[in-house]
Amino acid sequence: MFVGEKLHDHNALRLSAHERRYTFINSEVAIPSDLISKLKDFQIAIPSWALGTGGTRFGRFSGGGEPRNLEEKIADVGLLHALNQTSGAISLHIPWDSTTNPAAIKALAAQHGLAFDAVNSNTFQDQANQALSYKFGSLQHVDAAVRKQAVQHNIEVIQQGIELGSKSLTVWLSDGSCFPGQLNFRKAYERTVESLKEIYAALPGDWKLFLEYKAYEPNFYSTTVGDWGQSYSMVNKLGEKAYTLVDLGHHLPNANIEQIVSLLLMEGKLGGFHFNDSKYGDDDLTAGSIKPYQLFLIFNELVDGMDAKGMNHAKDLGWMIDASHNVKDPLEDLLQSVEAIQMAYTQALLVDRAALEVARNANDVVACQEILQTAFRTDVRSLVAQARLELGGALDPLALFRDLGIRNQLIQERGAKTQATGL
Ligand code: AOS
Ligand code: ZN
Ligand code: ZN
Repeated sequence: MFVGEKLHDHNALRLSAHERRYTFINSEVAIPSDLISKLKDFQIAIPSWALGTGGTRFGRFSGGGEPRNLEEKIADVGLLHALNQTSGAISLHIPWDSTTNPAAIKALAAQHGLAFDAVNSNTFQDQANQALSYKFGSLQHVDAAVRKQAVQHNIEVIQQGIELGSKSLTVWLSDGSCFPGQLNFRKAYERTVESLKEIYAALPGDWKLFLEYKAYEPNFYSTTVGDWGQSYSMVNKLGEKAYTLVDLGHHLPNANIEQIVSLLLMEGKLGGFHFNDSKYGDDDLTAGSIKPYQLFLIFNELVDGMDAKGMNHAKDLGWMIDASHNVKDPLEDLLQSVEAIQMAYTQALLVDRAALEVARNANDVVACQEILQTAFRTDVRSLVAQARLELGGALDPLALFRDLGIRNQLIQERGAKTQATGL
């Protein structure tokens, strides 16, 4: 794919309109002097499993040209990164993305300017040659042999991650129960913590363990790591390298996610994110497509809390997408998600925090709302585009993706009936 050659023409055509918008926002809004450099530092990892079309139990409709192997998944993320210069990492899922030649895979990723973000373990499915089943759980299982198998899998994932240069393990457990009485909650919790301790012991000194929580699905009565409190209590028992990971789609409807984020961050136990959006459950829709104000409010807490702790916005938390799109081109969807996340971050950087503090202390509720919504209602697209331009990306990545006919080229190259490995 020849993004580089066309990118120059694409930007040249759009430059004067962009400059007009960029000059306008700078004349209208007080832009912090370090805003563009913060945006340029901010990279968002792409999940390998989002590169293929998703599906539901009712069916799956592929758009064609999906990556058929890990090399092609890396090429797809490389393509996104060439367009937006903001997707410089890939998050792998093992065993879907297992490799017998990590050195070659690492070299290929480096050619595309990509690093390896968190590696994800999978004990929610049975694999073809697996000895024992995870039907009734993995790290919580009543049978010690199943727990041992699941622990061993996680340790293998860490080992594969080490070879690729990854620095974190994300654990999401589907463990739970479907009916009242099926599970002794206390014992399931204790067994899970014991298993996690064994995994934690295999973690290199400079690694982090992220423990995801999820309210329901595939278990529909209880999930053993079902909410942030359960994850938080577990990671506290593990040690300083263990953190809670917030997947935006894993809460019960109307949960105040920004408050959860704020408290986890304050307690030093927020590890990172799986960004997506949802209307009903774990819908894994494009970030910012349903509740952009919520995404902004989350970033508002992040900027406030990270600044209070002197944290580096770009490096001190794990920024990942976890999406699955049933009807969109997966690459277009990911470009949209990355941009939505950047916009929420930019808007949060524009909040007048000094004025907000004064308004809060005066109990001026109206002013507080006005201050937040003034930032949220600012059209920050030219700021995000400027950061992209300075990094060498496209002013309009989605338009360039379409103008280049990238999906058609991928279909020509890979075929119309390909299916990415994964879910
Ligand atoms: C599942 O709901 C979680 O979001 C996990 O992060 C999972 O590993 C990922 O979605 C791939 O299925
Ligand atoms: Zn997730
Ligand atoms: Zn999920």
